[in-house]
Formats: sequence, C-alpha cells, structure tokens
Amino acid sequence: MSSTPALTISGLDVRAVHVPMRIPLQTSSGTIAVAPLALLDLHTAEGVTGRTYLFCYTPLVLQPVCALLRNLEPVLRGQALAPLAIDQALHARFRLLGSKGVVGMALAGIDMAAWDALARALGQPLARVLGAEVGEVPAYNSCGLGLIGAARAAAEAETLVAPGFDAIKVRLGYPTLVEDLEVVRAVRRAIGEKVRLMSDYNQVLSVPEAEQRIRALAGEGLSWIEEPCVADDYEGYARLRAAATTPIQMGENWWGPKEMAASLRAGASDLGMPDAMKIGGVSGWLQAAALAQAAGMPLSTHLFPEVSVHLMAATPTRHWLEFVDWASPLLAEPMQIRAGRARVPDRPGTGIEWDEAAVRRCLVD
Ligand code: SMN
Ligand code: MG
Repeated sequence: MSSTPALTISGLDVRAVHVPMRIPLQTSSGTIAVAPLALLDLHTAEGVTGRTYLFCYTPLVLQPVCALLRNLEPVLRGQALAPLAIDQALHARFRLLGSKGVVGMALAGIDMAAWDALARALGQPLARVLGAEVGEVPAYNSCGLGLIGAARAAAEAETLVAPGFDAIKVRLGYPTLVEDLEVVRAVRRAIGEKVRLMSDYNQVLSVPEAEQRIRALAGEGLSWIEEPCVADDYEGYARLRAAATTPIQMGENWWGPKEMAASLRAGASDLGMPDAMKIGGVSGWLQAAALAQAAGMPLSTHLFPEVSVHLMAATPTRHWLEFVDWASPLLAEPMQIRAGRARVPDRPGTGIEWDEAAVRRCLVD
C-alpha cells in the first residue's frame, strides 16, 4: 500500500488586493464597491500550495489582517500540515487576547489554506476529503440588490435571475416600512412567483420595529428574513421568531461555533448561515455543521462560495449556498452556476487558482 507523505509548512505568502465589484452593494451601513481581499498562499516543503482569500469588508482592515498573517508566518514554518492541530494550537496562542475580529479572520484564512493544501496533496476535492459526495448544491444569487429603491431593484433583480438563478436576495431596511414593502413587491413583480426571494436587513431594526415589519411582510412570500436586529441580541431574536410566520435567518456574525451554540440555545433563529471566515474556517464549519445537524437546523452559507460549496456538500442539513462573484475576477476558473445549482469542482483542493495577471492589476500591497 502506498502512503502520501506528511507535509510540512514552509512559508505563507500574503497579498492585499482591491477588486472592483461588478455590482456595488448598498447596505444599511454603507456602500461596498470594492472587495478588499487578502490572498493567502500557504506553501509546503513538499511543493504543494494551499490557497484561499479573506473578504475584509472594508479597506481599513485589509492591511492589519495582512500584517497579522505575515507575523504568523514564522509560527507556521516547520509545522506539520494537520489543519485541526494547527487550528487548536493557534487558538491556544491567542487565548488571552481572544480570537474574534482580525485575529479570527487571520486564523480562519490559515485554516482554509491548510485544508486546501491537504486536499491537494491527497489529489481530491476538499468535499471528498471531508467525506462528502462531489455533487451539486442549490445556490441563490446574492450579488447586488442593495438599498437602491423599488425601480432600480426591480430592474437589477431581472438581471440577477437572467443567468439561470431561481433564487435571489433583496436588502431591506429602508427608512419606512412602506418603502420596504414597495421594494419587495416591485422585485416580486419583476421576477414572478416561481423565483424564491430571500431578504436581509443587515441588523438595522430595533426589536419593536422588527416585530412590526416582520408582521407586515408576512404575506409577501419571502423565503427568510435575515438579521432584522443587532446580531448578538439572541433573546430579542427569540421573541421575534416566536411571533413570526416567515423563517428568521441569522449566522453570518457568529464568531466561532460557541457563539452559534449560544444562539441555538436561545432559540434565536429558524435557519442558520455561518460565514466560512467568522465561524473559523473549515475546522470551525465542521463543528457548526454538527451543531446544526443535532439541532435539526437548515444551514446555508455566507460569502466565500468557492470554499463554501465544499462545506455545503459536507453539511447534513444543507440549505442554500450564497453566491457572490466578488473573487471571480481573480480566479483562473471562476465559479459557474447552472440552473441555480453550484457544482463542487472536480479538482484537487477547493479549486482556487489565481489568475496572476488579474491579481497583479488589483494589488495594493
Ligand atoms: C452582506 C454580507 C457582506 C457584505 C455586505 C452584505 C449581507 C449578506 O449581509 O448576507 O450577503
Ligand atoms: Mg446578511
């Protein structure tokens, strides 16, 4: 029997890029027109390189994330490529400071790159290494559809379903309930009854406001109402959920599986959608998937579709993959969605390869 040699980490290259977004996203906390991404290349002495990117939300955080990752390179060099062990050791190293925010982002990036390298070394798609089948998962188009008013939202919604999506997400949280309703109805008219429509408030309402708006939206056929209120008010969410008939969705702001567990204990939401980065990379996701399975909670993904498609395949309660094309301009083989479904790429690792010429054009550091 042949065995694959153990791998040893030999270095970490980190690059900062600003990627212009095809459709800028106006949210209730500002417009995102450029995706500030940290690109990671985790090298091994055996010649296998693991890759991933981190979405840093704002250019203000991109350099600190890259600086921390570069500071961690000497810690990683010489370590055996065992993602779970590395993840445990790095979290232990930051126990006194804590590992949310910038620290959590950096550790998740290392974890995702390490799992990619491991899967590449095994010559298998990450999903298969996680024990899953390499198949398809349902995906909704989450590009654009920010707070742009009813007329523009309706027109944009048509362009979002045109490539063959049968589900999209509209951002809400206009100054008034009347405007929220106008936008939902205009988008629904534009896409027809068959297309599923998710909605996202990005935490902008108070609990009493949310109660009122969720009640008013009850007849609009929304697949879910996401993050109506500040994300850590689990008790407030539990009250909303008890009164709501539309499923309440949250999870992109669970920093690690323990926060998810607390949210589940509080009964804060019907549905969950951890973010591959904030939940703690592949290692964190595996815990999240187990929590969701035990709780019987449908789990969707947040951003990072290239990695998340593998994670979804390995999630027993898989629900929807969130598709955004923000990293696509940098990828040699950007993700393709056909008939509303994302395929797990049948390539070793996650399948992320840089288009180096495109990366050079977007470099800021
Ligand atoms: C979102 C996520 C990241 C940046 C802007 C908006 C949104 C989503 O909450 O879930 O897509
Ligand atoms: Mg959201």
